[in-house]
Amino acid sequence: MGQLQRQRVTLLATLYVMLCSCLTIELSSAQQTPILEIFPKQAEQRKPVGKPLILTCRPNVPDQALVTDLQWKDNQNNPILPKPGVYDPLYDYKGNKKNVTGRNQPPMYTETLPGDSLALMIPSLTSEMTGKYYCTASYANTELLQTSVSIKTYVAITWTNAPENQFPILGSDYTITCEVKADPNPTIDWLRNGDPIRNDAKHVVQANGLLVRNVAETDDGIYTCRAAVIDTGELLERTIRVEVYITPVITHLATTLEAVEGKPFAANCTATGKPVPEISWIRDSAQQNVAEADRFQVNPQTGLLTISSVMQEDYGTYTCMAKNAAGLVDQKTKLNVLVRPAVYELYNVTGVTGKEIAITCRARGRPAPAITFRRWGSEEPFVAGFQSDDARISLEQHKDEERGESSGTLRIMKSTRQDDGLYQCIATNKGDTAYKTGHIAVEFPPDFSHMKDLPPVFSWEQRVANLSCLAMGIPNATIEWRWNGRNIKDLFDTNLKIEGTGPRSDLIVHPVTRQYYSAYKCVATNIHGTAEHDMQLKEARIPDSVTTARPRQLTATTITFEIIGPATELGLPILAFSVQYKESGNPDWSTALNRSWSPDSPYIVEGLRPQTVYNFRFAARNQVGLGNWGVNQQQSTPRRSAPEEPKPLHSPVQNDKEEPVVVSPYSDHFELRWGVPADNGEPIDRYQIKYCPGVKIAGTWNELENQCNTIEVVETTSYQMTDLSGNTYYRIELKAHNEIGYSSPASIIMKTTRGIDVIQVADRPVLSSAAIVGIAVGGVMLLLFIVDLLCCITVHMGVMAAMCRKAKRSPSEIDDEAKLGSLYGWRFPLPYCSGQLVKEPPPSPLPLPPPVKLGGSPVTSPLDEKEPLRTPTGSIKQNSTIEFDGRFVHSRSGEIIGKNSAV
Ligand SMILES: *[C@@H]1O[C@H](CO)[C@@H](O)[C@H](O)[C@H]1NC(C)=O
Ligand SMILES: *[C@@H]1O[C@H](CO)[C@@H](O)[C@H](O)[C@H]1NC(C)=O
Ligand SMILES: *[C@@H]1O[C@H](CO)[C@@H](O)[C@H](O)[C@H]1NC(C)=O
Ligand SMILES: *[C@@H]1O[C@H](CO)[C@@H](O)[C@H](O)[C@H]1NC(C)=O
Ligand SMILES: *[C@@H]1O[C@H](CO)[C@@H](O)[C@H](O)[C@H]1NC(C)=O
Ligand SMILES: *[C@H]1O[C@H](CO)[C@@H](O)[C@H](O)[C@H]1NC(C)=O
Repeated sequence: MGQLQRQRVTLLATLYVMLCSCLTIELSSAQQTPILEIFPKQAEQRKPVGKPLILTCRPNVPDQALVTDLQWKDNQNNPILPKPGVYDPLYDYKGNKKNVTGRNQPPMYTETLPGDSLALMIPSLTSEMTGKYYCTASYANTELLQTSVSIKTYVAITWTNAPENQFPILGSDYTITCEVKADPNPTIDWLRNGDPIRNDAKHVVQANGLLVRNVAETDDGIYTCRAAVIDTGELLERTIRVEVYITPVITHLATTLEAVEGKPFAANCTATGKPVPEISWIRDSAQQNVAEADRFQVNPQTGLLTISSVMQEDYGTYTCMAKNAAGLVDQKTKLNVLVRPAVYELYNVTGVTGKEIAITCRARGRPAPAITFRRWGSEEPFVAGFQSDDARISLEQHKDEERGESSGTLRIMKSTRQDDGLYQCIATNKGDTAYKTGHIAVEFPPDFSHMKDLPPVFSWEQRVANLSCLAMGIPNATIEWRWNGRNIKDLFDTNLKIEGTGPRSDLIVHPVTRQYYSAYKCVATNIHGTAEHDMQLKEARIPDSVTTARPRQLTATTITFEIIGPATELGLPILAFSVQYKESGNPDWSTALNRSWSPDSPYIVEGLRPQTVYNFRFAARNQVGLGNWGVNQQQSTPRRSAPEEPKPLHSPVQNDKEEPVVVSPYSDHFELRWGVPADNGEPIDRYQIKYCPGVKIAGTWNELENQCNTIEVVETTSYQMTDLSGNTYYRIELKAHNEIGYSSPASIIMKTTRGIDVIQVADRPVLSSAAIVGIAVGGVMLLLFIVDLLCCITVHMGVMAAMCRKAKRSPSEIDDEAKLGSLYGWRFPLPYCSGQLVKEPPPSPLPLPPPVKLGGSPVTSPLDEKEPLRTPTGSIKQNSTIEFDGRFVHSRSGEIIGKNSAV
């Protein structure tokens, strides 16, 4: 219907316009023709999409009032309606453009402007709005006015994706993104730091940006992405800062790290990269960043990992991770925690002989320690496997590195009692060594082998006997005693008493009758077995008589015997030998002299009278008592003779094949010392010393006879030779003299040392005032002594004369005196006293025979003594001790028969 109506209206309007135009032609000839004008005036409006646009249509007519129906039609020829409601500005009060579309506004509308213009308002152009827009109006209801404008849109250059900072990664191909939108399409070109970039091997301009191949650090820079649209003359630039990033590289990280338990620890993990990477440490087992763990600290810049105090559980693998915008790398490392070894288990073990014994030692530590054992007292530890010197013993070792634990087992097969002892476990690792000692106890059945060779127990005269039985055995054995097959405990015999039940037990026997001298059995029992040991209680007797007593060496006043005692195999040991002796003319043994010696001493009888026949009888003594006297032996002493050879007390040095030589420690003097020999019946009155320098020519000794010195000394047993030459051999001859003559000479070769006698110079004594006083007193005494001596000799008066008189009392005492004299004489020959004043005429004027030597074997005689008998001046002790060949020998006089021989 609208269509029909509109056609009719149009028809009418056309007619009206034709009518009017006749009128207006008439009028316009007078005025102007009515038209519509659009502002801006260009018939084509070229505008960018998105921009607002206002087109104003203004009637240019003679009479505005005649204009009706002024309106706009869009590019579809549809009338554009005015905006409904109130005016809504395009811009808010701050001047910002308002979100028009958001408020559901019409894309375009009209608005009547002052001056009767009609504006077409387009808040935001879109490309669909391209087309022809008409402005129409009626004039004076007859004339139809119309004018048009073309709207063309274009798209301005916009950066759809062109970040202003871009970070390509070193070594990669990278596109510097610059995505741009424009319609018509823009052309793009690139500049770097102001210089144009051309396509080449390195750079390719692509639709979405600039491809840079194999990015290098030098590709850093300010790039310009430039877009131009020729049609519109638009040109836009975008500056893009390009910084090349480098993926991190871990430059230093040790493959294994070592920390010590309880100590602080630090480890480096350094990395390079751009930007500077951030470093973190991950603990692999827990997948945990250790920066969050207690005791751990990580510096993300330097990569330094620190542990305040390392614990054993920190052991494990760790990953160092370096991360920056360009990427992430990681590397693993192993942290070994060095834990000092500690033995935590070692039990004492107990085994039985013949069985296997194993002792196990367990220790902790990192690295897991090596475990071995050492027998206490042995330096060498056991080696792994079987021991080369004892294949019974093997050592097994086991290590668990993951847990840091080790064990070692020492295995002893077929153990013996000798394996019992302390064993030290030694656990060693890099850090330290730990020790612990355990005990291997080897138990064994009772054993009596140590008592096998014990002698029987002796008793006599009902003395209580102690049978002591000790059983070896682990554990301790208990002991029972048997007698004649019966348990002694059950006998209730008061003469048999048991003390102790084991491992030692003493059977105390009171042998009131003979039957107790018998065998007793000691029975030891422990869990591993039983052992028996027979013990004998024997009745002891006095020793049998001495079988042999032979004179070995005779002098005029002494006899040395060789004594072979009775057999003692099953009896008590001999404690002493005794001798009784008397002159053969005397039939009464009760008046005999006696003497006893400890076994193995020189059996010497002294103080005999020369050329006298004596009877001797011998007996042995043991704990029980003195045995029976043996048969009488007759022995006569030789006549008086010259003394025995004196014995120099020097130990010569024996060089190969040469004569032994005594070396003097001095170059110019030598002190000769000697032992007093037996005097053979006459006191020794002096000694003669002869010493001659000599040389050895072709092995023979040549004395320089004219340089010999001969000296005689009295009352001394030493002599100081002076004014000797250094480094010279001397032959020294020493003879003892008594009234009868000289002894045979004792001879030694002595050599002086060479050179200056430093020692003598250094040791020269300085006389102190005390010494001077002593010498003075000594001089006075000597003077008195000489006067007394003279008195004694001439007028038989004085102290010495009294002493000499005293000696002349009884014949037996004369004998004693002779002995005293001889003993005295060894030290102080007193010719005037014993020799001359006791007028004992020499029994024989015959030539003196040499001392008689009997027996073939080497002789021990008093000549061997290193020192003369120690006899206190004036009296002889009953029991004397002499040093003989370095041993002390006890000699007792007057023990057996009631007469003292000496005083
Ligand atoms: C305008 O509003 C619409 C719809 O609410 C929204 O999608 C658009 O982002 C807004 N634009 C601006 C510039 O606020
Ligand atoms: C870590 O590196 C720094 C610098 O090289 C050095 O001084 C430090 O001793 C290192 N620390 C360790 C634990 O290696
Ligand atoms: C093992 O034996 C030793 C020595 O006999 C002893 O000192 C130590 O206490 C014993 N150890 C144990 C655990 O019994
Ligand atoms: C028996 O002899 C042992 C060892 O010889 C000794 O220890 C013990 O005291 C003696 N017993 C008696 C009662 O004499
Ligand atoms: C075994 O005997 C010994 C010696 O008598 C003693 O010292 C030790 O204590 C005893 N051992 C035991 C376990 O009785
Ligand atoms: C010898 O032994 C007896 C016995 O004991 C003793 O009485 C006597 O004094 C001793 N002396 C002499 C010289 O007989």
